[in-house]
Amino acid sequence: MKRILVSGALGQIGSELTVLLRQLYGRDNVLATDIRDDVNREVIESGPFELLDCRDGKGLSELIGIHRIDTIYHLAALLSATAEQKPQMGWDININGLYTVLEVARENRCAVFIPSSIGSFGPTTIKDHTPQDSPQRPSSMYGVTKVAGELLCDYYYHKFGVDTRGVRYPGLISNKTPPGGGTTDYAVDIYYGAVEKGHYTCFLKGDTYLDMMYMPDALKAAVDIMEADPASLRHRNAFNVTSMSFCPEDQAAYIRKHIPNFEISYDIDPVRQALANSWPNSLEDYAARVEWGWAPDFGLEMMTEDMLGTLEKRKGG
Ligand code: NAD
Ligand code: AKB
Repeated sequence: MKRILVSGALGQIGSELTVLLRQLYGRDNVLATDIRDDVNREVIESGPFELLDCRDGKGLSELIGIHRIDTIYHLAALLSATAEQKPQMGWDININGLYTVLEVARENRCAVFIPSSIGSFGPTTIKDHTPQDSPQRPSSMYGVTKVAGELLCDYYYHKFGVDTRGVRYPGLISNKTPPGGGTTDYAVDIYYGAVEKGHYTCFLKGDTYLDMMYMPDALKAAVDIMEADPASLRHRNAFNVTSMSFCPEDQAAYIRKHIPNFEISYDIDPVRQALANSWPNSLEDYAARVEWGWAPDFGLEMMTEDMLGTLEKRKGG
């Protein structure tokens, strides 16, 4: 049975992944950690939790010894919009945090899961069905840290034999924890706007296509890649994974199938629009499908039905 430490466990992915990992591997075998403890009581109370800054190698080493950890899900990071506002902090947390985790993993022979992002691509990358192995010249601090992170993980695998594995997530949509400062956050907020007010003001232009994924598929990817037979992995890190590509107008049209009077208006945020413009419209995920059997369950229609159904039920009390 794996013994897992999750960093950034109270964020959008961690708050759901930690609960799933506890169901799969046992509550006491999954240690949640984060730099804060003021949100997501469910994660804090459903198993062991410790405050930890991922840049604190000594603290991380101690926890790994005490809890006999063999696998780290490293989710602590700043997302694209926040890292663009605070680039120095973005570099520090995303790069020095990852370096610390990899060093501690090397010393303690832990496997590491690290999510990269569509943000690791840039304006010179092919925009449609972006292949697994494509040029990566991102124009944002987030993207720079994601490409450097992918390379660092490859290096730790080849040089030191650290079992690093990861995927390039698209924008993730979930109905539990709000997104943490990204460019794709609109695709979550739009459902809340639709259910609460029948209206949403979008910060990206209506025809901005981006790759997206529903959280249950993202969690499945995180578990399956760490369970995959290592012999079948040719890429190991930064597998493209995808399930749908849409723009705000497409999403609004699907919402109108359930809420006919739903209205969308636009108030463009130039920083996030520039980030979105520099990212692919859609990814190609052949390597993940062939090397470890990746296949998503949700498309835009099914996700919209599930999101709206869940939020309506919650609103009804
Ligand atoms: P999030 O912002 O929701 O959560 C990040 C968590 O990290 C927060 O709980 C925060 O408190 C914590 N944190 C911040 N600094 C820390 C530090 N120094 N030490 C310890 N914890 C710290 O992010 P998320 O959406 O859950 O993303 C997790 C990972 O997945 C990130 O690497 C992100 O780049 C990647 N990713 C996310 C998405 C997405 O759409 N959510 C898409 C692609 C990739
Ligand atoms: C962001 O928008 O920053 C994230 C991502 C796609 O990496 N959701």
